[in-house]
Amino acid sequence: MSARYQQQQIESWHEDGAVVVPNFFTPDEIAPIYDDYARLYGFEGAGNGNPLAIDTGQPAGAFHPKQFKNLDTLPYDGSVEMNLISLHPSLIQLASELLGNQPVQLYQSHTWAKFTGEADYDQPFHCDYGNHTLTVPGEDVAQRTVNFVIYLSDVTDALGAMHYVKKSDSDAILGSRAIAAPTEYQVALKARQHSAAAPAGSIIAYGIDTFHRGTNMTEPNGLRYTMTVSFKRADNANIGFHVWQHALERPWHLLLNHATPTQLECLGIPAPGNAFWTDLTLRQCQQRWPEWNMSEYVLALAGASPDAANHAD
Ligand SMILES: O=C(O)CCC(=O)C(=O)O
Ligand SMILES: [Fe+2]
Repeated sequence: MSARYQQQQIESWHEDGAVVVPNFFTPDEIAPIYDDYARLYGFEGAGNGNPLAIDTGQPAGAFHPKQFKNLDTLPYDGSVEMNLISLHPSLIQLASELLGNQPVQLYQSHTWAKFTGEADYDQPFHCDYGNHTLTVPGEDVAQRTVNFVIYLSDVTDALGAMHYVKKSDSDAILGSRAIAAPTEYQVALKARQHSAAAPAGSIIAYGIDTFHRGTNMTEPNGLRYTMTVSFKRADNANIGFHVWQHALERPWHLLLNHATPTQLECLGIPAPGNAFWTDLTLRQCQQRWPEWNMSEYVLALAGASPDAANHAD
């Protein structure tokens, strides 16, 4: 257990399907990443800074393509800090604890910058499994996901805080194990919604079977900088979103040259000591990424411990 979260919050996630962990990251950890967002996305966006509300005739918002602008995928054209925050050791540890203390993999990491007036961000209640699996959420929690939203700026209700409904409430309204919320139930869900508003540095953790929705931004000239970061158990091929290997042109060195083997394992890179690592694969991989410090992999193959290496000379 990391000091960044409490046992009570683990229990809330299991019981309610979502939990806000205030100030999970420190202001110092967030500051360089906020600067990256400001450089990449600016402060104003495409709107005129005044709230935009679209009358859909629906009781609770709709999905619009404009809600999904200003998204980018790991690895980012930013600082090392920006690239490593999705793989922060305490985030990995929390995801692993929530999924039964098993090894986990990062299967989603994207930025999202929202600006007042650029879209009407109000959405209906939904679960996210639709584009995270070709099946449905597993019955066993370990087969589902942990989905984090990291707040790089303050997220208030006027700045589009996500809203969610606790499991006991969605079960009561929709029936247990419901995974879709028909229009006629949206008002009842809204009546039980909770806001995930929290200061910069906070996170919300939820799951692919949790009913939630984006809400509109109403603060004039407001901005909301967040990162969406999702984990699954490492042995769960039923879940996916990005294919890391596909993005070869992106700045992978920002991760490879700075991440620990445990962090890299969350991207599917075999751990030191894994049978994948042979003299040949180590040599070729080092040639491919000359700045990657592969000493732990080399030592594991040689049967030595990192301690032995530190004292070798
Ligand atoms: O950004 C948010 O607050 C939630 C958005 C959301 O739930 C979605 O687009 O699936
Ligand atoms: Fe969602």
